[in-house]
Amino acid sequence: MKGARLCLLLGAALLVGSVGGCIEFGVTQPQALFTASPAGHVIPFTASFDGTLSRKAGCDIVSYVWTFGDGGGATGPLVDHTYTADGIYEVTLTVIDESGASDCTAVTVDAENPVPTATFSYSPKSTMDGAYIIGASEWVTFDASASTDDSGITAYAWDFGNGDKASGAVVEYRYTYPGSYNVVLTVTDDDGDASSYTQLIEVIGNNPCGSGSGSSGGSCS
Ligand SMILES: [Ca+2]
Ligand SMILES: [Ca+2]
Repeated sequence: MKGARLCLLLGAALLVGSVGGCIEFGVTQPQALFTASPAGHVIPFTASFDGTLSRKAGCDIVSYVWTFGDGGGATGPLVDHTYTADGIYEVTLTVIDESGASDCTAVTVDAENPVPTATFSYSPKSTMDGAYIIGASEWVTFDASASTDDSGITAYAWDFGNGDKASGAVVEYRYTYPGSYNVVLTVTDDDGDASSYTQLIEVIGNNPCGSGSGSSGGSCS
């Protein structure tokens, strides 16, 4: 993996410049170890990394060098890093002891994509008995442009609750028959995650001419 390769290269480069000084019997290299908390979360989030678990071997560890996989880096045994873009990141820790000996290890952090937030409004609409209504056969604009996402909505899908469907951020639609309809908007983001938002729409008015309905039957002029 890319992160592991980076880890090895960084460790090798640091070893080249090593200096002696900590000579103990049976000394081996230090061992880099760390925890990530949390190791996965929806962005944005701050992860804490604890490198104090790293083992020293004869010499004290004098340097902790971190790369966070997104271009960021830090030094020190305890560090925090905030991820603002979703992705899988390889976090590396390189520890160096007084003798210049080093070790490196990597952990994967999953910065998860937030699902989009779907919402829409529609107009024109009137108020009757405290509820919004629209008229049968009236053209209505359904507008989903207030929907949001961290990195972009790529699709808007409409279901008007009567079998009719449409796509696009802003659509014009008119109902033929009065009734109550659940309008479902589903938005999909550029990472392929989707979410939906539903509004109950009350459509009043007459059935269309020739529909053979009852008391509110259509008027044919
Ligand atoms: Ca998203
Ligand atoms: Ca995203």
